[in-house]
Amino acid sequence: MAKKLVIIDTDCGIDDAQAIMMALAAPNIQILGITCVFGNAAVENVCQNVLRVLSVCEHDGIPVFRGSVGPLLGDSNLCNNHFGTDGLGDVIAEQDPQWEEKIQKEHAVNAMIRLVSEHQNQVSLVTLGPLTNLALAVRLDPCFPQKLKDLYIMGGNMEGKGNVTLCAEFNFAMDPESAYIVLEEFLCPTYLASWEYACRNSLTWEFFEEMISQDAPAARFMKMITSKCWAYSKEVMKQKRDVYFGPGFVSYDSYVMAACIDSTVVAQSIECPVRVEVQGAIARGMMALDRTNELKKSHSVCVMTKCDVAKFSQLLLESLRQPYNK
Ligand SMILES: [Ca+2]
Repeated sequence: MAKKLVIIDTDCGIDDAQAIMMALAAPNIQILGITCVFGNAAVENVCQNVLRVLSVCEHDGIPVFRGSVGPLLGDSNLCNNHFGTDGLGDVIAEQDPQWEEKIQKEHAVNAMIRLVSEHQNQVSLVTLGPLTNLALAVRLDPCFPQKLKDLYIMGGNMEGKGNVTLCAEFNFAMDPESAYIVLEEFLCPTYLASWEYACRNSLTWEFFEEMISQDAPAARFMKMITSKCWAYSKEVMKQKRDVYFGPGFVSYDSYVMAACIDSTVVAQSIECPVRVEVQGAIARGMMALDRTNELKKSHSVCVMTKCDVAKFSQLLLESLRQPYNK
């Protein structure tokens, strides 16, 4: 079976690490490269986090590229410490002094354009962070979107519920202009996993315990990086997510990766045009679904609404049994 060629664009926090491991574990996926972007942490931390994940899973050969350090407009002060200041729970003491030598010299945006041009209409691009690298890619190469096979985005919202501001989800809120550009100009088949999609298809904390208690290096790594992270604390019951959706374990970025690996993980979706609000006092960065075609857009995206959680759980479990040979 021919493998699916994938580029992962990430702001590597804990859930990105989980999603990357899921791709590494999938027998039908070949990762051409991992491009880094600021977000859950500064891009330097993101690069190091990706290298750590690849090392734990013994896939050090996958090229890692450094990308955008901040959004198109404004500063990246919104950068939160959801997963600690380093993005992986602030528990890793030792730094690899050689990490910079392991990062490719080519910029992430150039690498993205080159890899996609070398494999036209064959590459699935999966984004797990702010969309800055993609917005820059379409400015450098206007044909970039049409050379993609498809695009999988974790970000945005479909019910106007936000997790960093009242109405906006983190990845889109970090760089609303880039999210806008991507959803207006990337006319390739696009699949979107919103914040509410992840939250409405949450798993139990008992499942989380089972997953990280497996006897394998990847599971031990996940157990370590989630050990002191408040986002993985069952006691955090007053958070917005729990007010809206009830308590549960949500590995955000893994949902979109699962959809790329196996389309049948998505049990239900809506196809409609979408647009990102770039102005507004409370809705900057919010994604709106245009189900009545008010905007007269010609391009629709597939907004996931229901997940086959049994299949999804299986992918999560398998992802932490690494390393093993593909
Ligand atoms: Ca992420």
